[in-house]
Amino acid sequence: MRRFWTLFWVVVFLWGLAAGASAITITVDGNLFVEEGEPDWGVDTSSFGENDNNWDPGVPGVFVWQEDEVGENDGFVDPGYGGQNYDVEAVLATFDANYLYVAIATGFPQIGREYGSDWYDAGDIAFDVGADGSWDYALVISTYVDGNDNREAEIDNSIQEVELRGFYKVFSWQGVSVSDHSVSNPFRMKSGTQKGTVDESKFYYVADDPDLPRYIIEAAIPLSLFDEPFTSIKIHWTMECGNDYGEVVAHTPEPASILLAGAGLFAVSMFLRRRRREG
Ligand SMILES: [Ca+2]
Ligand SMILES: [Ca+2]
Ligand SMILES: [Ca+2]
Ligand SMILES: [Ca+2]
Repeated sequence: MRRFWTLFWVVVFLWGLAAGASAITITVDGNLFVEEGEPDWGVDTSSFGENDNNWDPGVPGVFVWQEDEVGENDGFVDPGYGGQNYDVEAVLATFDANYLYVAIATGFPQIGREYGSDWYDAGDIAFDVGADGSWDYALVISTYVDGNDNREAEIDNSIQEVELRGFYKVFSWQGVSVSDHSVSNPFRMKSGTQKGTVDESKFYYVADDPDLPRYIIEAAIPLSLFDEPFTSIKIHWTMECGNDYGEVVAHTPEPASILLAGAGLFAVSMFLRRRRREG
């Protein structure tokens, strides 16, 4: 019987390990460093230049998209132009038991950018639950419209003020303003209903480098704000002109945990079978 309990606790331990395996601990503080006594994404940007930096910490369970490059001379950032000012450099995502964590690196500021007689605004972080091609939720990370902090949208069938850090189920989206850049859609929520608000301590959109236009957007979104549980989600961000965009698919750690639990149950059943044979 002692051997059974030993095996039992090994299975429980493996289960616990699997549940937490893919989650590094994130500190939502507007940077991606690992500082003393403070875990984080593990990306130290202090030595980063303007382009070609490695944003991937190489940690299992941290999903990374990166395209930190600006084309020679013409400032091409794909699909549009504009150089570092419009570069979307990286999108990182990971989970723990309660939150979806997202980090975005970009040359584009929260207030937006004035360009000639135009003004381009920062987009919402868009979420496609199931990564099935339908964009379902928006996290509002900028309430600026043409440089003024007075954004409104159709919420629950009436025109209302949009809340910074508001998390919305989206009914319809606004596309990017440059029609050639439709690959960068969606841009911002046009109509929807509010599911909740990300806490002030769980959201940052801050300058990361004194010498560069580079901003870090970091947020922790409670999984309880989503209507339905999910195993995969696509995360997307762009700006009004859609010069550049970033997109990553993240998977919850559950499948690994189920797999390991299954392996554990198999081991227990083999053990019991052997005991029966011996007894
Ligand atoms: Ca951080
Ligand atoms: Ca860059
Ligand atoms: Ca880019
Ligand atoms: Ca979807």
